[in-house]
Amino acid sequence: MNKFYITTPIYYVNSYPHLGSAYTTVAADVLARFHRMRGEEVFFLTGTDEHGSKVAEAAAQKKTEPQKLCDQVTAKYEEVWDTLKISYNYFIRTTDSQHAQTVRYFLNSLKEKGLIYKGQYQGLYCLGCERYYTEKELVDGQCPFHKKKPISFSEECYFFKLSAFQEKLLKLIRSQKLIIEPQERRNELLSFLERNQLEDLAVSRANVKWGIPLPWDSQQTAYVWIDALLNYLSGLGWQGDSQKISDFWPPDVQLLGKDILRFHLVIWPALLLALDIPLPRRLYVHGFFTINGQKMGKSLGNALDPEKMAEVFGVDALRWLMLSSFPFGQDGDISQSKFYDQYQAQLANGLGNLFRRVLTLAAKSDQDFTPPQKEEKKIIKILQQTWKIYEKSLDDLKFEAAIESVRKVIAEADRYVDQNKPWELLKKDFSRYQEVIYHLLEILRHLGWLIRPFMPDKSDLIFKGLNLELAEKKKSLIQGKKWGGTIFSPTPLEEILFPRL
Ligand code: ME8
Repeated sequence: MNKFYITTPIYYVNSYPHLGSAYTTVAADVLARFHRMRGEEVFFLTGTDEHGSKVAEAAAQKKTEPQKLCDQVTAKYEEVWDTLKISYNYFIRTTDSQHAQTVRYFLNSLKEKGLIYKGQYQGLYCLGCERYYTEKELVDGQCPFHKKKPISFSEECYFFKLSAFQEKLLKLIRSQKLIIEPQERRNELLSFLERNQLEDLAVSRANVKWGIPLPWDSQQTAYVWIDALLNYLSGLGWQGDSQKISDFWPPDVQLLGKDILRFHLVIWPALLLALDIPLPRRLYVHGFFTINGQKMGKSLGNALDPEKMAEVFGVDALRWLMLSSFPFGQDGDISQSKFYDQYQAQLANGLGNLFRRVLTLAAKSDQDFTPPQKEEKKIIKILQQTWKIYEKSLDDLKFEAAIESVRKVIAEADRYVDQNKPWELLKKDFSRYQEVIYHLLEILRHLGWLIRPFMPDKSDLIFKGLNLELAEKKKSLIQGKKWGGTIFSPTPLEEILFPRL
């Protein structure tokens, strides 16, 4: 069975999840469900990033212990992910002892290879990002993401010879052996690597106590980003044998937001190259949810609460709306009122209305609907094309394009109803009425499959309305996306697919 390993970044526990944090996770979940639907064995990893000065400071502000804060915020993440139906296979916490063991092993191996040395670091440090900035990278002397002035810092610490990997990285990216998407992010990184000399990376901190102590120097803790990146290995249970990691290694897709691009596209592959570990197959950098053009986040106080949004729209609809608004690789402005308009147009008046209409029309007959002699070639062709576009779009992480292809099917079905007027056929031409309703029921069955990775419960409800709940779930996708062959005896439902808000 084909294996598919997908990861999200692990989330900082200095604040609660917001809709921007949920963006990466919902996207990863849709992909995980899509690959499971295809019959692949999926390992979907997410979790929380719990060490470092940012978390220690947040705990101090709240007059609590860092571990307590981690437990509390991680519990919230798990709760929100459950609400959003995130079907992760493992939730990694960097305060797990097994993770610490992986980090210690990894750092020791780097040291044994002569890739770690002791030095003095002086620089401008942004607490928000947990990283040093060069003067050039600042905007008006401030961190471009947190809009705060970094603090000046000097400390003794251990360095990783990151600079030794510059040429290798360039070669791998140029030859497409390391796939970075979308294209503009790949180009951005290439031009950065072509124009700048990589500096070695400080991988430990003497003054940060809330972290994993270095195996050879307990006065220093691992730099939180090294600690965090290694979750992608420890999350698979890796204990340090670089020959045998897991059947799931390497990751098929790693998702990340553009604010953490350098860590994932430079430091992460360099760390793996250092220990001869195969690189991820694909790193995908997505854009931000913005509110009036500003990145949504806790620090700017403009964050939307995913649980509240789920109460308003319902979880399935929220998942759909989050991915339908704009292309995944770009930034996009969102708001509750934009979601409201999309909900009405795409879901309540679109799919929901079609579903109700077809089931009501089908209920006018007490006979089963069997595959008719005459098939509408045009409809069959549209569905075949839709499946092609839909699968290709999801393979390319073009969620909005996959959604668009589904919306076209809904529009086509609406047109088919209006053209054929089955309520008139019922009186005039019963066998044509049966033919038309059969096609509509079969389109609904396909829609049940098409929306499944995005809206798993609404997909169940469609199958339930078609009286095929068990039958469809037993099928493989290959069987499910075939046209015809089903005998329908639908049951009108009490539930409304997408209630008006
Ligand atoms: O960066 N729109 O954690 P994090 C879209 N712990 N995505 C957003 C967003 C928004 N408005 N706001 C945040 C970290 N994100 C590190 C990762 S991985 C080894 C360590 C995304 O909680 C952000 O881009 O700050 C990132 O991909 C993810 O949420 C976690 O952000």
